[in-house]
Amino acid sequence: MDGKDPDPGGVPVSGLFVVLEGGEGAGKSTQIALLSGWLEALGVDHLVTREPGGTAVGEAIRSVVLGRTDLDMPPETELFLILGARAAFVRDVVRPAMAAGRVVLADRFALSTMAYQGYGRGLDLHEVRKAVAFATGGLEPDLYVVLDVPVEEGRSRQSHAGMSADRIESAGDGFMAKVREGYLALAEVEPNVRVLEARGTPEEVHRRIRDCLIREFPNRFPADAGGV
Ligand code: T5A
Repeated sequence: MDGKDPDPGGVPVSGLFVVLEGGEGAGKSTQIALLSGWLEALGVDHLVTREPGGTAVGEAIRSVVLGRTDLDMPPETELFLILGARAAFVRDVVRPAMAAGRVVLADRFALSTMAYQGYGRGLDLHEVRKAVAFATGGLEPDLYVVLDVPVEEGRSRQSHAGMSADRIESAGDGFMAKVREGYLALAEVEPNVRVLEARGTPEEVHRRIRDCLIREFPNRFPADAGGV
């Protein structure tokens, strides 16, 4: 696996698409910043982005789907809003960056939809998968790294930082436990998903992610890149 599969549109893909995933407070944003610094030091051209968001329309959708805690939203509405943002994200952010040979580092992508709207909200997984594929045109990341922390630890990190729960996280700890179980179940069946222990210091977790990338993409990141 090294990001060389042609996409279904027939355009050869030469970039690398890496996604960090996990429940709330798993440390995705922290780790993406550390990874970006590492890639910078290696001189690797890369792009940092997030979902839902990454485009003007995606950020507008994000403000509704996460920000409007006052709205009573059916899970199907939540799903299609997120997928609406994703279609723009794939067309306007991921595909151009991949075509330019860049590394795309994304904070969440389709695995979040399977974990949150599928396992968390209880929507039919097969239907969610089909809808996701329609929105993405079948584009899959080269690698998902799931940062795994117990729900209580993620929640405690967030509250220490004074961060409030968004509309989806407000569903509570039972919901977040289903999301975590979902990630772990998906990792059992999806070939491009790796789960990493996300407890420990940010530097320790960063080292685990670097080692994982070096292992998975030896042509991109030579073994001595870990020491940079
Ligand atoms: N969503 C998204 C769906 O439901 N379906 C979808 O398809 C998609 C794409 C997105 C929301 O949208 C939902 C899921 C989410 O509800 P988000 O912007 O990704 O939200 O926000 P969160 O996941 O809520 O992001 P958080 O900020 O909570 O988590 P992060 O980014 O994982 O964590 P981070 O790095 O901000 O760290 C949180 C705090 O912990 C500290 C940090 O300093 C910070 O204070 N921290 C650590 N503390 C101790 N040890 C460590 N190793 C630490 N690492 C970080």
